[in-house]
Amino acid sequence: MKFNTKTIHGKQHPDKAYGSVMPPIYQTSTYAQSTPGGHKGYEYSRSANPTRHALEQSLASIENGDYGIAFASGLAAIDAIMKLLKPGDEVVSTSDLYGGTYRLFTKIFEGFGIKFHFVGMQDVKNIETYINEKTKLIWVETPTNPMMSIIDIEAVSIISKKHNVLFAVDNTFATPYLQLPLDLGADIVMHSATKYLGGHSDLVMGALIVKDKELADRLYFIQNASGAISGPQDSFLALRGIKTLHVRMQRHCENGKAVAHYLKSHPMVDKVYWPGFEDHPNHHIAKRQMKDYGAMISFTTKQDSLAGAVNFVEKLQIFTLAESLGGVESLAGHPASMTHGSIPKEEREKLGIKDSLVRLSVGIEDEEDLIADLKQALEN
Ligand code: P1T
Repeated sequence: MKFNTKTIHGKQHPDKAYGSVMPPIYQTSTYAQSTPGGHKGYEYSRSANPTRHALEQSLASIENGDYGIAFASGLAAIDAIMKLLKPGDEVVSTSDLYGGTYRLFTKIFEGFGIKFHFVGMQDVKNIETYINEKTKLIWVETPTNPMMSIIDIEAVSIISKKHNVLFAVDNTFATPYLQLPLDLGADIVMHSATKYLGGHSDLVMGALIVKDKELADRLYFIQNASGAISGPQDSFLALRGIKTLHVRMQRHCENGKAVAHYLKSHPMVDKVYWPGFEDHPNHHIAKRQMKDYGAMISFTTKQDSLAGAVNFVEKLQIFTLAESLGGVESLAGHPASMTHGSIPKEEREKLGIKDSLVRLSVGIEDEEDLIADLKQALEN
């Protein structure tokens, strides 16, 4: 089955009770048993729920994995991966990453004795400098949030296999429409399904997808033991969202390209970060590992000031100033004060996350309206 068909039919079957094409929202905490242990495959909804199961099957299908696990949020999914580790273990992570992931690593798991090395991985050779016998996990975001750096997934997987280290990829920005990390050698794919998978800014959810049964069992055990599951209603919405992922992504990419080129040509704009530009440092890797370049764009203006960025985002009328990304509607964010506020200013600036940086999640509205909105906000 090819990708577009998988988003709709991948590992999906009509519901067993009445043949409903979409799975019912099984809004139940528990399931009747005829005798202790005598049940129809479901005992308690923390452990498993049929609506969530249908979503998890779809997740596994679209990422070319064998097992999907749906969580209460993206961070809950990352939290479960970290619980595979023990005090004394070490993690090598991309230095540019979602601020909440950085906060979870440094403010929670460092306190439990796990050591993190935040490394610029645009040149994957940097990774091996930080690998030793304590290293248990390589954590990669690509494209990174918010600087849109591109990391070579296949090259990292060669390093992870050589050192027998787990390799996880946060595929939130790209989605499986654009890149398939498991096919490129990653062990775990993680999603904030809050974003493109859900696609309509109406839920908060996370997901993990793996191929290996033993790894799936360990992650499932952690989820059941810790409890951060996605509820049936949200699972239904995410499954519905996935069914249009391919058509939404196609339009996101078209609009993203138009907006990126418009910004780049504007005399008041300084730098535009988008992997589709030929002069993006790792454009050649993006071209190889991604099907297209996505609709996440960051930029600075020549004014290069906090006031300029704030003024710009306040003037936008179609783009909404808000946290998050990946919904049908265009959003604008100010990483330094919003999504990456939990990274110390000094660290942020080393990564290029200046106070003047603005991040756009380009939606699927008409391109002309989006460009007119950016123009009036830049020029007024
Ligand atoms: O918000 P949550 O569903 O818990 O997902 C966390 C997360 C993980 N990974 C990436 C790459 C993310 O972008 C996020 C969440 N990001 C935002 C809310 C944001 O606006 O960037």
